[in-house]
Amino acid sequence: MRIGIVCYPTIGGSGVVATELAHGLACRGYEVHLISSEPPVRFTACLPNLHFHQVVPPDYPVFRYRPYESALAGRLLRLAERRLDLIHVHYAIPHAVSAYLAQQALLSQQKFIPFLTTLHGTDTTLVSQDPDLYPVVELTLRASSEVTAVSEALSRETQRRFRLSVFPTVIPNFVDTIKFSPERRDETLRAAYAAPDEILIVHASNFRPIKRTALLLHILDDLISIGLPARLLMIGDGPERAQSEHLAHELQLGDRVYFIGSYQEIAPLLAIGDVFLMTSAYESFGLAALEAMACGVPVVAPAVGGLIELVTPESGELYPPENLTAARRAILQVIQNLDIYRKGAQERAKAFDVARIIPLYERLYERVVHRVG
Ligand code: GMT
Repeated sequence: MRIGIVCYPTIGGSGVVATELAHGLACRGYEVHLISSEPPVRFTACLPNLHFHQVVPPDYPVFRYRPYESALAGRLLRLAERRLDLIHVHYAIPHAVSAYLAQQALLSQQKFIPFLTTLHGTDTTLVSQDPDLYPVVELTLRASSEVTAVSEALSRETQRRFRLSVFPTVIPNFVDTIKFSPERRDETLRAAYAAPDEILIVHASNFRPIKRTALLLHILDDLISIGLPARLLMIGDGPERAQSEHLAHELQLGDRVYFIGSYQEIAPLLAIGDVFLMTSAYESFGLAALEAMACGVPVVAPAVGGLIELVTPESGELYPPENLTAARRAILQVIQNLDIYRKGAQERAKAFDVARIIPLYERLYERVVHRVG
C-alpha cells in the first residue's frame, strides 16, 4: 500500500506522531510519503521506501500569506495521480482541506483517493471554533473516509461539537519503549542539573499559552518555600518561553530552574527526571507525558482531557486543574513513593507501545482501501 502522510513540522505532538507513524509504517514495508512544509523535527530519513516531500508555496507581492493550502492540495493531487492509495492527514486545519481539494480534483478524472483525518485536539476544540473555520472543518470531517482521535475525551468532544455520523475512532498516541526507556538515564547528565539528594522535576512542551507554563514556576516556588530541594528542567521552546524566564527571574528561582530549549533527542533529558510535571489547561492526550512514563518517570498532571485516560494511580497523580496546592501534594505523594511510581509509569507506557498502536492504523487503512476497491 502507498500512503501519503501530511503533518506539521514544528515542535508538537501531532508532527511527532505523524513522523513516527510514517517511520513505523515504512519499517513494515509500506511505501510512505511524508508531506510537510519542512522536514519534521523527528524526521530522520534512512529507509528507501520512506520519502519526504517539501511543500513550499510560491511568494508573490499580491499575497499577504503564501497559499500553503493550495500548494499542498496540488502536491497531494500530483502524488495521488501516480503514487498514492490513500492520504492520512494529521491535524484537520488546513491539511484536511487540502486533501479534500485533491480528492475533488481527482474525481474529475474519474479517480477516487480516500483520505483519513487524525484529530490531535486543538484542531477541533480550539481553532475550529472560529466561525469561518468551523463549517470548513465540518465539511472535511464529513468527507473523510475515517476520522480518528487520540483519546476518548477528544472523540467525545469532537462528536459533541460536530455531530458526525459516527464517533471518531480512538487511536491513542504511542511511544517506542526501546528508544524511551529508563536505560536512557545518564547519571552524569543528571548531575549537571541536580545533586543526588535533590528532586529534579522535568517539563517538556512548546510553551504555548495552553500549557500554562507560568504555573510550573509557581509550583516550584511553592515546593522550595516548604523546604523541598527541588529543581525544574524546562525543555522546549515557544511563544511563552521569554515570559516564563522573566517570571523565574522575578520569583528569584535562580539556578533552581533551567530553560534549555528544544532538542531532537529528548529521551535522555526526560530519563533524568524524578517527576514529569504538566500544568496544561487542556491536553487531548499528552504525548510528552507518555514519553516520560516510558523512561520510568511518573507524571503529575492536571485532570483534563486525555491525561485522565493516560495517567493511572500507579503511574502518577492527577490534580484538579490550576489547584497549585493539590499539585504540590501530588508531587510530594509521588516522590515519597518514587520507586513504586517509577515502575508503574514504565508499565503503563507499555500499553501504548508503538508495536501495539501502529497495527490499529494499518487495520483502518485496509478497511478504507478495501471499501474503495
Ligand atoms: O500540544 C500542542 O500544542 C501540540 C499539539 C499538536 O497538535 O501538535 O499536540 C496535540 O497533539 C498531541 C499528539 O496527538 C497530543 O499528545 C497533545 O496532547 C495535543 N495537545 C493539546 O491538546 C493541547
